[in-house]
Amino acid sequence: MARNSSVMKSYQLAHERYAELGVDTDKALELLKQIPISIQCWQGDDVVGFEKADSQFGGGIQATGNYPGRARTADELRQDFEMAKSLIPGNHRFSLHAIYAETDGKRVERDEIGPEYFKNWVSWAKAQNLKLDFNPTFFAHPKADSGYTLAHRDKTIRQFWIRHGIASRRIGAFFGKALGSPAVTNLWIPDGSKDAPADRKTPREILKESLDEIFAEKIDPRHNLDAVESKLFGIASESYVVGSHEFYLGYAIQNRLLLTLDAGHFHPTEVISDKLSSVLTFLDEVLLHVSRGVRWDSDHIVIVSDELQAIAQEIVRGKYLRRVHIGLDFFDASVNRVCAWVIGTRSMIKALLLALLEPISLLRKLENQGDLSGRLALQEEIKTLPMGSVWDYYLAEQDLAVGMGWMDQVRRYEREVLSKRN
Ligand code: RNT
Ligand code: ZN
Repeated sequence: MARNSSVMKSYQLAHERYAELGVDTDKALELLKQIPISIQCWQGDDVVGFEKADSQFGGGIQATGNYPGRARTADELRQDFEMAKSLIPGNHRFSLHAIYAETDGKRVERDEIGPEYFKNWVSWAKAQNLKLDFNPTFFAHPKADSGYTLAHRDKTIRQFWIRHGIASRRIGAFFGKALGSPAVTNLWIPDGSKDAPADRKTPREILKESLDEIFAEKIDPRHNLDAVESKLFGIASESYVVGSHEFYLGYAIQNRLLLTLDAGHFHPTEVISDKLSSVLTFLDEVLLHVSRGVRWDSDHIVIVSDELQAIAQEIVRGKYLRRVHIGLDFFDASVNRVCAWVIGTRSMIKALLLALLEPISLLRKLENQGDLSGRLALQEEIKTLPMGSVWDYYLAEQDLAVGMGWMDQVRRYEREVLSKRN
């Protein structure tokens, strides 16, 4: 980077401005560089996977839109993600789902998948300096069509899904061992009912038993960490979801697992930023599914919203960077998917930068003195500080284009690669 470019000059001015408030911008960027974001593979292909299953989607989740260029194969997905990755500052992780197994055209049932079907992903991850996370897929499958999987009243169906859960944890451990960083294997099931059930209790008791079987095998936490994800409702599970927040919070505390907090899985005015300091009083670690619900759990691309900033603030203020695994969960098929990855991930990184640049000791001092007017005044003052100059410098430092230049690269990629897919 040209040392005396305007980017450098703006950065120096910003550095001084922040220093007046007791904030060291160099230190903030040093920290920022070390925060990995787990980027979801499923934004690249609208959560379809490579199974060519008889039953697509389902489970109450659905990508909407038909923007051309969806990745149809593992090679296309990898190529598209490499493009996105080249436009995102920092070193990150990639989160796979079981439906992204590469079986060479062979039909392999979900309860029979193993590390052998994820070998290509691991060699690619090594070459790309990426770590991997994993998710069993309990949807888009004929055995999930009833709306129940691990909480199914039919034991044979339940057992099929239990075997899938066990197999998935072993794949997670394979990733962790091969790449030298524990994979977070996140379990989410769609189980629930459209209309008011007569029995809310039995499915929850069954789910607990199924989970006990899945998590019975001890796996080295240096290779795999287990997370469980709750939900309030989904399409076709509006009245009842077996794996509710209270259910998994209890289960995670009792079994020392990670709890997954998805930003779209609560009542519309309920926010996960406020939950972090509560659940981390009792849990060692959590996984976040940073998402953006618009009126419902719509999984819009993450932007620098008030709630995203609040999430990042809580992570930084609470010194939770090692205890909070930041994962993304959005899937939008109405725009260029490489663009979606870049915008969503950059937004998360920007929110973290804003949080790292917060004059938190000053804010706390005012709060402790009972000076609430001063606290509010400073909170508003912060909003016009030159964060953009620090962000530009961060990009330039990593040889990334400053400003909208990255879009030119995405557009070229669309012209040369994506538009040629039918
Ligand atoms: C669904 C959950 C779940 C999925 C992904 C694809 O509501 O949020 O995390 O979005 O596993
Ligand atoms: Zn999620």
